[in-house]
Amino acid sequence: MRKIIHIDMDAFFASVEMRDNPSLRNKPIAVGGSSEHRGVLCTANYEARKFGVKSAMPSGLARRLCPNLVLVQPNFKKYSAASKDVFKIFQDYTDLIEPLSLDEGYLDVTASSAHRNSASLMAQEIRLRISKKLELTASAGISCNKLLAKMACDYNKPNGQFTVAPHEVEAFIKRVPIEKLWGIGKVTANRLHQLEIKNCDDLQKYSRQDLIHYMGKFGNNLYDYCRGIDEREVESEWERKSVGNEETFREDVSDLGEMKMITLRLAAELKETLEQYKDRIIKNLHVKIKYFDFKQTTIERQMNFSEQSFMTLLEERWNQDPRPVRLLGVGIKFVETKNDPFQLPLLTELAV
Ligand code: TTP
Ligand code: MG
Repeated sequence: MRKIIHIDMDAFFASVEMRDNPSLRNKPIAVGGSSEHRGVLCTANYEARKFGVKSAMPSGLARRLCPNLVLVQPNFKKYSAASKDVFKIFQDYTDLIEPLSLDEGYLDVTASSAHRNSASLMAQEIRLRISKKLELTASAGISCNKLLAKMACDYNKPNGQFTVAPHEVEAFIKRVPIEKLWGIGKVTANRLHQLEIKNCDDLQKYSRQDLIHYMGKFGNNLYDYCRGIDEREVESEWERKSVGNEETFREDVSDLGEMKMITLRLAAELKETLEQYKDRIIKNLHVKIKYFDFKQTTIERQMNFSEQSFMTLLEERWNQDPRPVRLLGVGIKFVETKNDPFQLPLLTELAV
């Protein structure tokens, strides 16, 4: 059984603007709406939403609904930077992170040891760290698959979280209106409404064959989704840039022979870890030395991966500065093969 957290920042662009300009707080604000963005809003804060102002709304209409609305020009660089900070926090819990947009992503924490593997407590801590460090709020949904985690995330939004435990799935999913189910757009929702299908409980009355007959291929997935079943994996777009292995000693080490033996062991362990990355190409090797006074130095070089290579690097660097050492590390960097997701065009730039 998987443990999935879905996190979505609250009123993301608007929250970043309010954080950086306190005079905007407690006012209804919206981001976007200038002619250069075809006069459409990217988002609005929750104050403005009380008036019906929302994403993708033309600014003229928004002003009519909310005459005091403050319009802020978007600053995508800022949102991208904030997004990076948010995803950096996620990385402390798992490598299996699937970004859905700048402000939203799935985390597969099945194998995370934090909080004794309690995904709910991890989500709580992630949200706390986001609010303390970045002064932004996030909401989270926690469950055993992507479908349920994403729906759960909307339950206590903004600034809240909701968990659907495995024994609660059956009762939870029955009450979900079909238009909230993943993959169901307006057109499909209307078609289903015409058949008097309002929620997943209604949908569950149809056989797999019926649903495939009515909906085509998607009917097959729908049969599972309306039962809360979703086998989709969290597809990480993150690519490891490097792998390392290091050790801090109980007592400082000053003997080169001893350090070489330690390096040999660290390198052998690293080699084992690298078994999982057989499809990647190693760019270079490095050795890190931290001295007793916490001064640190790294030597990095393109060379073949072998335990001997690391010992050579160690010897070379330590001979230049032979002082007591408190930490030794070995590591490699990979040749990058994937794009950094943050370098891709912003989804929002495309949407506006
Ligand atoms: P959302 O997560 O959909 O919205 P939100 O974060 O503003 O509000 P909440 O999650 O609390 O409901 O989108 C994230 C950001 O993406 C949003 O702040 C602005 C941008 N965006 C657009 O530019 N155009 C759009 O049509 C949408 C939906 C979002
Ligand atoms: Mg959001």
